[in-house]
This record gives sequence, C-alpha cells and structure tokens, in this order.
Amino acid sequence: MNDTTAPSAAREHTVESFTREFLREVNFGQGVDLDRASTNDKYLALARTVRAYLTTRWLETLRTQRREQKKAVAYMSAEFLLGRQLENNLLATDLGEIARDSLDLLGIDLVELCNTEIEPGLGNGGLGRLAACFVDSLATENVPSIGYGIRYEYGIFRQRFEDGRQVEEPDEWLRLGSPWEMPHPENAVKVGFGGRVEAWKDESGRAHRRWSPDWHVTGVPYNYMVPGYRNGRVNTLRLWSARATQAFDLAIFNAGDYTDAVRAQTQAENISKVLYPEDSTPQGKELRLQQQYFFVACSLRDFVEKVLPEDFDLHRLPERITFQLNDTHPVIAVPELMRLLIDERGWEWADAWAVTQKVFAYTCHTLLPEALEVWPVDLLGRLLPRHLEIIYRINEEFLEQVREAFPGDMLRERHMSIIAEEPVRSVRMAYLATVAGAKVNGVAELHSQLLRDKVLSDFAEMFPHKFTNVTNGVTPRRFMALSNPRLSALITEAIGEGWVTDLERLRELEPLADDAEFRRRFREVKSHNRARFAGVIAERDGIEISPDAMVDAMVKRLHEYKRQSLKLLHIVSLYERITSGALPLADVTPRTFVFGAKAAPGYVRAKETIALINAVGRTINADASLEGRLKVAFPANYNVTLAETLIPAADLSEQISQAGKEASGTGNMKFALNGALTVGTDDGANVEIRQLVGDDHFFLFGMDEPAVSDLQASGYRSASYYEQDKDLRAALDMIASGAFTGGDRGSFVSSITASLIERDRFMALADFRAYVDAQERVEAHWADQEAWTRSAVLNVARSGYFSSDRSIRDYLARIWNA
Ligand code: B1N
Repeated sequence: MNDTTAPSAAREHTVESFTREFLREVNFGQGVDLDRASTNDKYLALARTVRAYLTTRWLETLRTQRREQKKAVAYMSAEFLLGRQLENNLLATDLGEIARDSLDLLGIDLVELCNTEIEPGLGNGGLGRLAACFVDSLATENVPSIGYGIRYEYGIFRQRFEDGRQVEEPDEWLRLGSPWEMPHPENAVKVGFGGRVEAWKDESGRAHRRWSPDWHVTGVPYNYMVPGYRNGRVNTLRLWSARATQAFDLAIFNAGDYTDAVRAQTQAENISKVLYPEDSTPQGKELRLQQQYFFVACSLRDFVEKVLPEDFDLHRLPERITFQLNDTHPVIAVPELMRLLIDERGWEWADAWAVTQKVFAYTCHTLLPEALEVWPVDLLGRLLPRHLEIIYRINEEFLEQVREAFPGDMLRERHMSIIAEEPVRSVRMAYLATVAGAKVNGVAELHSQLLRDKVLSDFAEMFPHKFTNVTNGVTPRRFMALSNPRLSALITEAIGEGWVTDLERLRELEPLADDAEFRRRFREVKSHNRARFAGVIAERDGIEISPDAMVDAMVKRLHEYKRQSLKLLHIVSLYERITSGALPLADVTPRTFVFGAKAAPGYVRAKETIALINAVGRTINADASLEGRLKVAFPANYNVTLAETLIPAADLSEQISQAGKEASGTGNMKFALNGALTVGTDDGANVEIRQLVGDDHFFLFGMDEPAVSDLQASGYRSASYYEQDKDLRAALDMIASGAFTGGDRGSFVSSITASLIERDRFMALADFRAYVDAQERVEAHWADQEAWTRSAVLNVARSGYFSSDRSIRDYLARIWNA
C-alpha cells in the first residue's frame, strides 16, 4: 500500500519490517527470547504486530472524523459475536502473505498461531453475529460509526456433552490475554442506580426533578479496532467493563466494614461479568436490566462528552448521530437521553423530546410474543426511578395522541399503552422504542410485513412513515474470503477481483453454471472443504464422517420454533424405514446430518432435544447394517470458528422454522453464498433467498404464514397427523419405544414424543409429510451431480444481495440519512 499521508509511525508492508516488529513484540512485549517463546507468546506477539499496523490507520480515521464532523452512526447492541480477530485483521490489512512469509523464515506456523486465538463469543446467535457483520460493513462502506456494547468477562458458555446431555462451562475467553483491546480507565464513566427522585425549584421558581442514585458503578471503555476491507478506514468498537467506584468502596470501608466493601465491589463488577445465554427468550432478570442501563448510560455520556466537540450544541444532535438500537436491549437509552437533557442540562420537556425522537431508530428482531421484552414497573422503578417517571410521561403524552387519533377507542388505548397492566404492570420496551424512534425496521421483507400487519399494527396505522424494512446480510469477508479461500480463488479467477466488496458481481458467475469444467472445479472445492471439515471434527470431537457423503447441516440455537425436532423426525423416519425393510439400503443417499446448537441452560425442552439428537446419533452411527450411509454429527460448542469450516463444506442448508416465526435468519444466507442448496419453509429471509435463486434451486416445503394462522385459528390437532401418517407414527413410536435410549422409555423420550403428539406448538407434525417429500426431491436432485452443481453455482451467483454491505447501504438510505 503506498500512502503519502501516513505519519512517521507507519509501518512498512514488507517482510523485513514485519519481522522486525514481530521480534520486537516477542522480546519487549512478551519479555521472552524467540527460542523460549510459547505458542501463546508468539500468538500475542503476532496479534500485537498486526494491531500496530491497524493502529496507524485507526488514528488517521479518528483524526479525519474529528476534522470533518460528519453525521455518524452509533450501533448500540448488548451483543457483538465477533469471532476470531487475527485472521480477519490480516485479511483486512492485506498482511496475510507478509505475515506467513515472515513467520516461515522464523520457522513458525502461521495457521497454528491463528488457531490459538480464543474467539470472543460476546453474543448468543444471529442477533450478536449480525452486529459483528454490521460493524465490518460500516467500516468497509466507509461510514463514520462506532459500536457500543458490553465487554463481558464471560461470553456465551462453552458446551460439552456428557452422556449426550449438554453441560455448560464458563467461557474464559480472556484467559490467555486479549491483545485486541485497549482499555482507557482515564475515560471511565460513572453510572447511578437506585435511590430517589426529588423535586426542587430554581431561583426563577421553575420546578425540576433530580435523581439521587444510592449506588454507582464505573464503566471503563475498552476500544477494539474494526478495519474496513483494505480501504484505510478503521472504526471503533467500544465495549464497557464495570468496576466499583472509588467512592462506593470507601464509604462502606470507612464505615468499618471491610467485607461489605469487598462485597459491594463484587456487586458492581458483576454487571459485566457474564452474557445472558438466552436467545429470543428474555428472562426479566434484574442484573440484565442493570447491564442494559449500564452500557447505554456509558455510551450516551461518552458520545455526548467525548466524541462530540466540547462546545457542541445538543439541539443539533440529530445532525450528528443516529443511535441504532439493536432490538429492545438498549431502549432504556431513550429515557436516559431525556434525563440528560432535562435534569442535567435544564431543557424543557418538549425540546428534549423533539431531539430524542430524531436520534433513535429501532430494529426489531423477533415475532415471538414471549421474546418481546417487558420490565416490571416495580423492578424498573426500584433500579431507575427517574427513568420510570419519564417513561410514564412519554406514555401519557402518547396516549393523548392516540385518543386524538382514535376518539372513544378505549380498547386501542389499552392495547397501545407502553405500560401493560397484565399479568404484572410492566413497561413494553418495543412499544417505547416504536414511539420514540424515528424509524422502526424489521430484518427481512416478510418479518417487516408481519410487524406492520400484526405485532405492531396499531402503531403502523398511526405512524405509517416510521415503518420500513432492511433485510439482514452477512459479511463476505469472514464468510467467504476468509472461510472459503478455495471458492474465493475460483471466483476471482472467473470474474476478477472486486467482488468481496461488491457482492452483486457474483451474478457474473451465472453463465458458468452451464460450463462443465467450471462445475467440475466447483465440486472439487466442495469436496476439499468437506474433507477439511471432516478433519476438523475428527480432531476436535473425535467424530468420523465420510468426506464424500452429502453434508446436510442444521446449525442454529436450539429452539422449538426452529424445529430441530422436525429434522430429527426425518432422520428417524429414514432409519425406521431402512430397518423395517421398507427402504432398501441401496436407495439411501449417503448423508451426514450435521447439527450444531446450544440450548439456553434453563430451557428444559431444548436440552431434552439435544439429548435425543445425540441418542439417535449414537444408535445410527453404531449400526453397522447401515454400512456408514447415514451419519449424525453433532460437534459440541458450535461457534463462529466452527461455522467457518462447516458452512463452506455444506451441501444442504436446513432452514425449517415454522412460517412466521424466524424473523430473518442469517445462517441461511451464509450457506447459500457458499453453494449449499436450501430446504426451507417460506419464512424470514428464506423467502427472499428463494425469490433470488429461483424455485428450481431451492427446496420449498410446508405451510406458509397464512396457512399457519388459519390452521391455528381453526384449531390445530397434532394427534390427527400422528394417527393418519403411518411413517410419522412409526418414527414417533420408534423414539417412544426407547429404541435410541437403550430401551428407556422414560424421561426426555416420553416428554418429547408426548408433547409433539399432544400439543406440537410449532406444528412440526403438520409439516412432516411435506418435509419428507422435499427431502425426496433433494435426493433426486443430488443423484444428478451435474444438475446439483449447476444449482449450487446459481445459489452463489444469485445471493450477492445478502452482503451486509447492502444492508448497511439500505440503512443509510432508509434510516440514517432519511
Ligand atoms: O436475530 C437475527 C435473526 O436473523 C433471527 O431470525 C432472530 O431470531 C434473531 C434476546 C434475541 N431475535 N431476537 C434475538 C437474542 C438475544 C436475546 O437476549 C433476543 N435474536 C434474534 C438477526 O436479525
């Protein structure tokens, strides 16, 4: 890279210079001689070397931002599921080859060092990974922006299986040191909790409110650099870590109680201790609300006091920032900004509200009613009394507006109130966000439509201009260039460079779907990736699979609505038909069913389902009569790192949620971009994937959302499907008989089968037949490898829309510049 403006501290992009920097880090950073350095020493030294290269660009970016004072975006998210940093940063800075050559000369294996890194798992699943893709794309699209979140000391738990059952272990991701973060304790921010609100009057007699918290916590910012792809921009991700405040300690300490002072310290530091492991089902725990307010209060203060110039007039805040709220988790920022403006700066309510309504925008990520976050009024009032007052006032004025718009419609008022009365008085955070936000978006076309028509229909009627859609996307840097180097090389050879930042260019591959030589090479890549994946899970989990069998992957959080149980019924049914002689072994397509899924630790049914998948897997994998044709591979602890080897290897992508339940899905996009075909329902972003890749290259099955609604309304009786479909009955009976549990018919076996037959909340039984038929279409298509490869190539060629770069451009056009 030639650069005339780089300051003198800039490092040269040469092997010699890189080697010098690396050795300096080994000696002076780690304090060891190279010949005594451990793998971890070398990893840390390498990470710091790369970090130094990034830092030059980061400082430049910050300087430019301060000079230009352009409108920026603050992406506020309780989760950033980043994945490993080293390889990504080598890719973004184009230092990969230099690093490899440099380490080669020193006799060090770059790949081994990359594999030393423990991924920062600061998220649960799709929502957290989306935030990570978005910061990558914000930098690559050259958008002035900052990510704000929490530096959890423990990320998503590590999953192990003990006798097939999930066991959780703490994720000690900071154990070996964390070379990517830069703490700034001097920029710490103090945050209050609890206490009382008092009225007071100024000299002019004007009434004010003042919050006196009774305890405080300090937020220490940790900066992470987020490089754009080879464009010189390096943005900031700022994660907050909780510390006890000095005053807090001393007060108790001086009162003579040393143990209490220590306990207080622990209480404060607990706030950023651990990520809540619930995906889509918030538990309403007080500590979680503390986490939310903690990071949001730190971030607003930081932006207003540190990022903006000192004399900045906050009336002009909307010219400088949009706070994008990633789901409702940061929504407490709304009353916090109101409080800052009114209580701390003496603004009038109306002025504060006018600004607040312009700077927030809200992204909703769900449709499940149980996933819509609510906070009981007594809890919120105890922790954040002033915020509760402000929420009440926002609600009063809002309901006044509702009454004006719909006179006499009392029912509507009750429905739309930010305060729910039942079952306990609570604040509906999604409603607060919708009322306060300038824009509200869903994350796929169908999802946004359902938000408008169902979940938030009253609001859409009142504020039609607020509602919009931005379909999710995924970063092609991590999920193609980095994770699938062979496919990337093949694509570049075919259509040239540039597609990594202009993913619609993949369209240029379309004609090659008809080129037999290209298809052969495409298959070669898949086959290589399958072998690579097989090697990884053999080493990591001791699982043996054939590298030639179809890789059929279902990886996502374990949730009933996602219907891992439907996949399981298909597998059991195949097995039952083989063992009963109905299906000749010769007709069975060799397949590896790959599962990856963590269950929330308190989600009993999800954990039982994991145990059942493992039980079925153990039986099938051990049954010699199958001659290895079917395998179930369930590697433990599915995470971003494992996704990076699985997704490029996959042939079939399972996206089988009940229609109308999966807001978008993003795994579905990663698989399509890597040439897997989808078997899926008409749900979330599957709808758009199918429209783009075409019906002939996508296996659609099952009820669509209106059909689900109709069946629900007319009274769904799952037992009738059990009674009428003999294959389904045989599969369920086989499970219930204890065939997979050494004859044990009790515990999870009976509870899972009974709940499917008797209730089946997500209508797996109703979709079973359609699903099995779709799988037969899959097998027929697979049997013609030329036709299959053609479809796979077309999936890649037509999925460029799902780049998160496009999502970011849509956010810019529809929300941030709107
Ligand atoms: O967000 C993803 C979507 O692609 C998925 O369809 C959606 O299920 C996921 C509370 C959530 N929605 N809600 C959550 C996560 C953690 C938590 O504590 C809710 N995750 C989603 C990206 O749009």
